[in-house]
Amino acid sequence: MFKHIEDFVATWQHETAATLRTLEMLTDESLSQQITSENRTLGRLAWHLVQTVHEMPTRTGLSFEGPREDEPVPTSAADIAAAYKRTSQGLLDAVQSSWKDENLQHLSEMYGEQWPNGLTLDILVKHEIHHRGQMTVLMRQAGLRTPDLYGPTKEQWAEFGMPAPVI
Ligand code: NI
Repeated sequence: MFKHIEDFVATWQHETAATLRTLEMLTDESLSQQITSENRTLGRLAWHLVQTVHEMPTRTGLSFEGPREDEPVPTSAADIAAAYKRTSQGLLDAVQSSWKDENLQHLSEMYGEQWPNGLTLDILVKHEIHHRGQMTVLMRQAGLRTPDLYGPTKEQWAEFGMPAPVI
């Protein structure tokens, strides 16, 4: 739960940069990668992140540009990354221009419950981290490199001339 706008801003800037690094490593071909036909494709997961950045916060009354809920998954990885960049910046601008710290305590109707807005923003961040983790598994399966998120990747350790830690 965020209690101060400045804390959300710092976290959002850090996490959205990491998500953008992830999205920018996708290729158009990789968007159809999935574990089984019952599971979401890599492209659908990526697009779900873009849509949720708009869908979840706008339930609180915040207003900014974002994709329609019924907008289909783009076939271009670059288009998904560009839409994410625009939408995540739109949220940041809306929070900074529309809210003060006290707005984070205000309750909004969220999926049949009452959540403080600062909790909604916190859940939005965690939801994004959750799906980003799923995406990096699919990216490996698609033969792509994965981004550094909270530490170096296998390839980065190799570029440092060091073995990747076993634990
Ligand atoms: Ni989700």
